[in-house]
Amino acid sequence: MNKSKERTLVIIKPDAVQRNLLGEIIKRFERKGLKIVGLKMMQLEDVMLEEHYSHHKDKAFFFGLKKFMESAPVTVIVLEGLEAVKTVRFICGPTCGREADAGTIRGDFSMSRQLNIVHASDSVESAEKEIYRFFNTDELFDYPKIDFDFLYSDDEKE
Ligand code: 3AN
Repeated sequence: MNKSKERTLVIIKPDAVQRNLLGEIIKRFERKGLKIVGLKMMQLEDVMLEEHYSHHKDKAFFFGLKKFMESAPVTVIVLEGLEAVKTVRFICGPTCGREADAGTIRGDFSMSRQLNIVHASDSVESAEKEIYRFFNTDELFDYPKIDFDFLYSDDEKE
């Protein structure tokens, strides 16, 4: 696979939707140079969340986490680029908003560990699973983008 085509999943959570931050967050990924290859709004429900947060299902906060994630629609986005998984995690910042650096999405907009504005895949393997959890193949787009030549050096484009 072309290494500039690594993909990752972002969920813009209900707190961000309620706080009118959708445009602000999407803008940050776009201006960085990440390519949007999938984007939609959806209402999350128990089954999907139990799968998505299965690593937290025995934690005390799990019920509250599900309730929060179902409290309003979310926006799911698939972003593409060189080392997209790692780059997007940097832009989001660490899990707890209070501990995140200014300049990151969570550092700039969140005071919470749970209401932390965004989810981003934590590895290439989980990105692959998460993308197909939320998107059908016909909802993902492979298209040339005119800024590509000015985002990467020749060796990075291979
Ligand atoms: P990240 O989303 O940064 O990869 P995870 O996978 O540890 O972090 O946590 C998934 C989600 O679960 C977080 N985004 C947050 O909303 C919630 N969460 C994690 N830890 C806690 C906690 N101690 N209390 C409440 N919610 C939490």
